[in-house]
Amino acid sequence: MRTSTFAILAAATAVSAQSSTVTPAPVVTGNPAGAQYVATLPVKAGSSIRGSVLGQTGPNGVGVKFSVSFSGLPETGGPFMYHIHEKPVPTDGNCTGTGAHLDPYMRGEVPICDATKPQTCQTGDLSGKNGNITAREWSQEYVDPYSATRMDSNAFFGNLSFVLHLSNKTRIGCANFTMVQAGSPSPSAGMPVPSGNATASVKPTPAMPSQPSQFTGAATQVAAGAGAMLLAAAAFVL
Ligand SMILES: *[C@@H]1O[C@H](CO)[C@@H](O)[C@H](O)[C@H]1NC(C)=O
Ligand SMILES: *[C@@H]1O[C@H](CO)[C@@H](O)[C@H](O)[C@H]1NC(C)=O
Ligand SMILES: *[C@@H]1O[C@H](CO)[C@@H](O)[C@H](O)[C@H]1NC(C)=O
Ligand SMILES: *[C@@H]1O[C@H](CO)[C@@H](O)[C@H](O)[C@H]1NC(C)=O
Ligand SMILES: *[C@@H]1O[C@H](CO)[C@@H](O)[C@H](O)[C@H]1NC(C)=O
Ligand SMILES: *[C@@H]1O[C@H](CO)[C@@H](O)[C@H](O)[C@H]1NC(C)=O
Ligand SMILES: [Cu+2]
Repeated sequence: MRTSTFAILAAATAVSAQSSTVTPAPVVTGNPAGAQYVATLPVKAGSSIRGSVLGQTGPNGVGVKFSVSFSGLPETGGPFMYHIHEKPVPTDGNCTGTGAHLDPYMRGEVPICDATKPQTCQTGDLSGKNGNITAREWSQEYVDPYSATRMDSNAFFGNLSFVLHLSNKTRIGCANFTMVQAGSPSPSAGMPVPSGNATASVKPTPAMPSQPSQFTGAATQVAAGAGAMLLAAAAFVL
């Protein structure tokens, strides 16, 4: 009785605290058609861990379609998490140097991301919004509407990095994103639209290249919307 009352109060407090302090992330539109960035984990001697995160402009320029692929993950220490971090990887490869998560709306780490309200999560918290990695081989594709390939957005990730973590947050891999294709700005991206000047350049939209083979043919994992239950569960351990 006492526990359940506490839990309800704690859950209510957590919900109201979040709703009063979190600025919801806006959906990013006007991303350049065909823009693509990829980050591939370095191959390290003695490690079987491989992986990459490809991000490309989402359908109609809305958000970013991520194609995530990992293999050779450790037998223990999962589930694994991965995030876009706020800084690139230092030249020496030390993942600590990537800093915290990409969090342009300054939401902070707590409370934990509720996947049923992804607009309230840290923009870079891809596994929080789309599911942890729960197998040693993992491929997944999804569109994150709050991420940007347009460089004038504070949700732009193309010059940042991603970090792969054990369940206890230990950083077991990280990689810089690098540009595959810049893409072509869409008229809605705030660029001046040339008119009445035949010499002004209007680049045609390049065809999307086919995806690298490592991103194809794998079963797509569907993120479960268990966030609300987790929030309730978390209340018991506060
Ligand atoms: C995290 O887990 C790994 C493997 O399970 C372990 O080796 C490491 O010491 C742990 N780190 C912390 C900070 O608990
Ligand atoms: C990541 O990118 C930054 C910025 O371009 C660069 O200084 C750094 O050397 C890169 N890190 C690695 C490990 O290549
Ligand atoms: C990585 O960088 C952190 C601080 O950024 C430092 O404390 C740590 O010792 C470095 N690790 C290695 C292996 O150099
Ligand atoms: C990444 O690029 C954006 C847009 O050009 C810029 O505002 C930001 O400072 C850059 N971040 C890093 C870490 O270089
Ligand atoms: C993902 O794993 C972390 C670390 O174990 C955990 O705190 C979190 O609740 C998990 N998220 C989901 C949606 O299962
Ligand atoms: C047309 O656009 C080009 C390139 O922006 C510019 O150099 C030129 O002066 C413009 N001509 C006219 C008539 O506006
Ligand atoms: Cu992280």
